Amino acid sequence: MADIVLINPAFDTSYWGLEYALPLFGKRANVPPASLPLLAALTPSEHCVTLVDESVEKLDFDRLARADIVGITGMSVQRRRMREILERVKERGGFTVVGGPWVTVQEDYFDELADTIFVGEAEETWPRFLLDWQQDQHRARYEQKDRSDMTRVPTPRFDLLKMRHYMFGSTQFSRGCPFQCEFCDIIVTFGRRPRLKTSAQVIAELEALRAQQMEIVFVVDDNLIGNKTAIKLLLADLALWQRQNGYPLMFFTEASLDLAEDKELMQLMTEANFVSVFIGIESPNEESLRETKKFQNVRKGASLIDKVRTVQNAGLDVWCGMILGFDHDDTTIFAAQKAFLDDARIAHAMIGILHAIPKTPLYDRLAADNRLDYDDELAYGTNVIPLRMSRDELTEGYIELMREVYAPEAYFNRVDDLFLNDRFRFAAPRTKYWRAHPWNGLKSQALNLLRFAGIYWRLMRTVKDRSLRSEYRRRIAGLLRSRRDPAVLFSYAVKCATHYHHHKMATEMSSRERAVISTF
Ligand code: B12
Ligand code: SF4
Repeated sequence: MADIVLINPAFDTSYWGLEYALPLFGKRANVPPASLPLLAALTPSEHCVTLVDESVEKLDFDRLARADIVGITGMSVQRRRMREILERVKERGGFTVVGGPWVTVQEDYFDELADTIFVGEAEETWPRFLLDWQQDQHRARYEQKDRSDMTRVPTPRFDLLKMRHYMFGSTQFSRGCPFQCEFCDIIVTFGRRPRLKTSAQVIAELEALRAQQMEIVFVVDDNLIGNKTAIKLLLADLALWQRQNGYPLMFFTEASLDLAEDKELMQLMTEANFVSVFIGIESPNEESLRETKKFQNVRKGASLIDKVRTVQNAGLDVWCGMILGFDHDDTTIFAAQKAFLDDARIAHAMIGILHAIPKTPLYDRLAADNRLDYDDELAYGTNVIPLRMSRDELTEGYIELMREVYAPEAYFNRVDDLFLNDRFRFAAPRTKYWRAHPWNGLKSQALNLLRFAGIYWRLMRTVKDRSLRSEYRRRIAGLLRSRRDPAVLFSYAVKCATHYHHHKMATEMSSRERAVISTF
């Protein structure tokens, strides 16, 4: 039997980390790391597994020194902390293993600090390694020959995490995406053939999340709609489960823009109680989209803006990813991105500078052209040397764009355009259900009102900047004048809190209080 400790290391500040907003929600972290509870479920029962998420609790290095195996996961923004933890465990003579998105693409990053590394998925390799380890025959590197069979993935051990500290629960329906964006490491790691779990598996996971009192769940798929036929069947089962159980969970996820082309799919998503979707739009510059092989965004027919509006009109709030610095971008791209976001009424845009992740086609192309900066410190926020502007112009343009997009006036104009002028409606099937089950509706709406009040109270107490506080008050008063639905109020309060994070990040970057943080 082995005493195993699996760790999710602390993150550097990032767009999605929501570090500055977390106290406003009374939470310590955004989303639980999906890999740890899954690895725990994959561990044979004779072993003892402890999960530690550093975003939620401190690491006890004496405890780690007593473990037989210390396992670490992590993505790019955790790489420095991963290294620090490995160094300290190694000083104490510990045995270390590393897996997850970062080591998968940069296998030599930790050198001998990692006794064993796992490249890519680990549903087969993790149990195999544990067997090898018991027989003292473990290898230095494991990589699965075949991709994991998603229909055999067990329910993650959420009970081993301190779930009350997270804003959202997490679950995964599928892996893989059929598209071929040049910069994407996801298709390198998980492949282009979407693989899905069965409805029974998904519902078992949702029940496990409910048992942990989670109410809002992030479906962490790379692209939920990679296989449209299969996901429709799953969504129909999910919608039925929601109706039978009184809509206990609300979902958000990631999907490609071709969602706008499938009315039935959007409807099924809303029936399953999806309320928002993150879409990789990347650029309003068509030449850049073609350059990066994001062909699904430049299909003939409706414009990008019309597609976004179609998704919004279906009742899904659109969040998006935008990228600056493609080879076809010159300095006009910054104004074009700002105009696009205003027009599309997208409040939350994760804007980043194009970065070449190792093992991707983009990385290989730029390496061959001598256009990569190999310094780990990323002084310009990216390793890519741009073509049609200088590195300074790109970084400065990015920081200025972030500042403009998250200036309170610009941000709330986008939000109000959608929520007030267009009276954006989400969760319509749930509202219909509440009408038929008023007691159920009353309880949920009372809870939404309480949540709204909690966030509002914290905003007024925590936010130091007076003008920001008064902007939040003014905007919320504006909302109350025309929409008093507690679900909308709660959603608007969340927008204020997330604004605080993005705005603070942008302000700190532009005043040089912190280094450039891009999406990587
Ligand atoms: C969900 C998600 C998020 C969520 C939740 C993140 C979280 N805290 O867990 C949110 C939206 C918050 C998020 C944020 C960010 N994310 Co993110 N995210 C994802 C996504 C879509 C899925 C990750 C996931 O949960 N997968 C499901 C689990 C089960 O899979 P897994 O983690 O890969 O684990 C498997 C294997 O890797 C392996 N494994 C993993 N760890 C370990 C450890 C050991 C010891 C072993 C043996 C095996 C093992 O076993 C598992 C089972 O097979 C991935 C894309 C992807 N498909 O990987 C990007 C991804 C991980 N994110 C990425 C980035 C850059 C970010 C941000 C920095 C973006 C930003 N600028 O804000 C932030 C970081 C903020 C933060 N503090 O969380 C990059 C990382 C790039 C890299 N190669 O390192 C990815 C790959 C997407 C991309 N290409 O851009 N993200
Ligand atoms: S649509 Fe998203 S997940 Fe799919 S290849 Fe493009 S960037 Fe990757």
